[in-house]
Amino acid sequence: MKTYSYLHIGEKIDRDAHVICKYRVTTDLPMEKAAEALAAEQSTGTWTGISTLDEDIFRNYGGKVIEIEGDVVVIAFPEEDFCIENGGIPQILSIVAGNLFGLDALHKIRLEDVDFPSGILKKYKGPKFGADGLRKILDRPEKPLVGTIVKPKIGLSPKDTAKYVYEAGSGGLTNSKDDETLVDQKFCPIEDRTKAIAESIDRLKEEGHKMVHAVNVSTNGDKIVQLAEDVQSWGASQIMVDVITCGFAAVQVLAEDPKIKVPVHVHRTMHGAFTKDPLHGIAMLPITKLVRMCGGDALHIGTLGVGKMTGTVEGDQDSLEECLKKDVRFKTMMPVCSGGVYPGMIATMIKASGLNVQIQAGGGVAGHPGGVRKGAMGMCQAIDAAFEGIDVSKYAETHPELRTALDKWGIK
Ligand code: CAP
Ligand code: MG
Repeated sequence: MKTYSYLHIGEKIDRDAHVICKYRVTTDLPMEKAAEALAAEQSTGTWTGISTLDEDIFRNYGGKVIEIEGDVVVIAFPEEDFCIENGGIPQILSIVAGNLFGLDALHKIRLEDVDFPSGILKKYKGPKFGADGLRKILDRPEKPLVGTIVKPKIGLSPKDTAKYVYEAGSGGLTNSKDDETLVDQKFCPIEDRTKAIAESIDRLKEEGHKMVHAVNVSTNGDKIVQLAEDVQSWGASQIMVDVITCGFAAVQVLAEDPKIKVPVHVHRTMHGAFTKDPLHGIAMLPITKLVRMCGGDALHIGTLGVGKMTGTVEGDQDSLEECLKKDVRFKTMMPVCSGGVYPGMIATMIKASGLNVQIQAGGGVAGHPGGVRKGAMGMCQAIDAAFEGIDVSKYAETHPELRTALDKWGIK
């Protein structure tokens, strides 16, 4: 039986005719052998030679190991291996992030990066609004967007949720959002909540303050478009989707729906199951690229190493840069820094992130001794201090809400 080699190290290939994947591999096998097993498993091979694989099939559809450097392996999968109209992101993931994670011979394996050829990228539309569109809606051209997550995550009534949003907006915040676990529970029906929040947003607008609130429409695939259109008709100014639990296709169908005229905020809850281990799973960078292709307008990317969630400055910066990269056919996507954020860490975060970010705090607002409005003011004052390049302690001398927050949580 003929056997085929998946090794094409140093060979010239047309990168724009392949999906190029970068993997970090932990194995006892010689790296070339491990790389071949990976390329075979994800394309035309399996654990033994097969009589049904001929030269043509192998040449046209076989994955190619094109680089091996230390524990990093780069594999090029022919574009013909993929089908976008029927298949889409689910089929893409089955190749670039499928069975390979279960191969016993590969102790650990992590998809670090993926690059798509123009033939695939042109089949995606990207964000409808993007970072610039969000800034336009909020009339916030330069300063970081600053927001909150309504806390507690669950339990508040629609009326109390709307009050929270009004207080947060009165304190100067530009954004608020439902928490990732809140959708349509009995204690807070989504219709009543959306309508009550819309009243708060309208009241703030009358008082001269622009704000959007992301209503969480994460639900089953057969319902998500209708639910999103419903919340929009009830006055929602933004919608939110948990992309990992709902699937990338959920983001895509909402972003591409011409009837949906509000930005899509993308939460990544559950991502830690496969992004946390630096040697096994999928890095946030491929996730960020897929969400931008699918049309997310804003995506959680971490706090660049200062917040409560696991994340490295480098890893989070890679995702942040990918959100804002200009030489991509899609609009830029607003990077969202959230998770254990409080005013005393804003300056450090902005040093690493730059100003084109959306910074969110739940506990950092609702936990302020002065309540939600003063908590919001403390966050805005910290952002203003960083924006104007003034030391946060100095700025707090004339801004009591910030002073209180620094006294409570300190400076990081
Ligand atoms: C933050 C948060 C967000 C996390 C998600 C939470 O609240 O609402 O879901 O930021 O993590 O539930 O923890 P706090 P990530 O501000 O009170 O921490 O942004 O890393 O995806
Ligand atoms: Mg949350």
